[in-house]
Amino acid sequence: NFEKPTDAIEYRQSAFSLIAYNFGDMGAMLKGKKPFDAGVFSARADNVAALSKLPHEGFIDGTDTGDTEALAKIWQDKADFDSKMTAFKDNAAALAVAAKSSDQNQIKQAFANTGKSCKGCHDVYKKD
Ligand code: ASC
Repeated sequence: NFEKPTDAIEYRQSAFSLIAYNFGDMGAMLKGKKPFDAGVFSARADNVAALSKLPHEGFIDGTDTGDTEALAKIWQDKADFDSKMTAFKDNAAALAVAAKSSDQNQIKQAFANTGKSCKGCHDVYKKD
């Protein structure tokens, strides 16, 4: 368990930072901003799938204030938040599987689904 609320906030923010870096690099490859390297892409997808499991644990009660962009709405609609987090993990897992295929359409679709999970949650539960 976290000793202090700030520990939980830092934990989830750290995980999100690592997710954003890995996911962003995958996006750069899919958008042609850098060459597509199937091995690197797949390794990053594996990273995102593993990392996607981490932040949820950091959303403990009492962490809607302080140095956080998390909105109190998370704890008001916790069941919806939880289901969106679960969908994110599922989408990230599916992306890691798709990344091992050589089907660019499947990869792009799985990437889009994961990005929609990111955005879908941010739109409702993150300060802008
Ligand atoms: C990213 C990132 C997000 C998501 C989101 C997807 O690379 O940092 O928060 O993708 O923009 O729509």
